[in-house]
Amino acid sequence: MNKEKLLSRIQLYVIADKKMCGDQDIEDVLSEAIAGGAQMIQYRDKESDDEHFLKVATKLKTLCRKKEVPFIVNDRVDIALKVEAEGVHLGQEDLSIKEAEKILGYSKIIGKSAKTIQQAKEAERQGADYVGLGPIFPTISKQINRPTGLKILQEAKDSLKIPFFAIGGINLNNLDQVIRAGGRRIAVISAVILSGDVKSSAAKLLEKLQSST
Ligand code: TZP
Ligand code: MG
Repeated sequence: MNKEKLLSRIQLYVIADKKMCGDQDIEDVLSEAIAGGAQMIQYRDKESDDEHFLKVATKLKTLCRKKEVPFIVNDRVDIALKVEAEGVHLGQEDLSIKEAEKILGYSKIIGKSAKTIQQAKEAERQGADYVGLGPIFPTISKQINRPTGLKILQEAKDSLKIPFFAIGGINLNNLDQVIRAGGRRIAVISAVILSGDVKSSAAKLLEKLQSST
């Protein structure tokens, strides 16, 4: 399946952040998340050395391959290449989309974070396959200045051709607001990872997203 078609089907993107996983085994957590309905997985690790990052990414890629769920690596294009991930997710300060394309090839997924509609449009222009848009709400998973609020979702709906994932503080209690504002795809960390019941929270989020479309 080509990447556009693959991405068009994804509504629940779960980010396994190393720090937020704490003592939990990341592989177990993601297994549960996938069992619940996570449709794409990202490994995000801002603290480990290369060796550990590669080791975990290799394990998670194997798990995702078995479950036929696309696996995306945050920041590290070199590791995405090594583990044959489906793609990489880049922040505003990371490598450019062009450089990532050169390294990974054009068939791989390249995602980009955007805090404003201008950044999102620029990412699309540069060839991003999707954007993560936010933080929509305050979040405990990342240091942020201030949330974007919900309005950016309607703007994105009106002006982007590529898929956008609402991110930042999204959970079962505010998902209705996100959907009403124009979001049909979300990326989450804490609402799944820290929920206490990973499988069931993923399932509930996905059900809400799917019943809205
Ligand atoms: N980028 C913008 S907000 C955010 C990232 C990585 C954190 C999302 O985590 P949570 O726990 O779903 O708010
Ligand atoms: Mg980054």
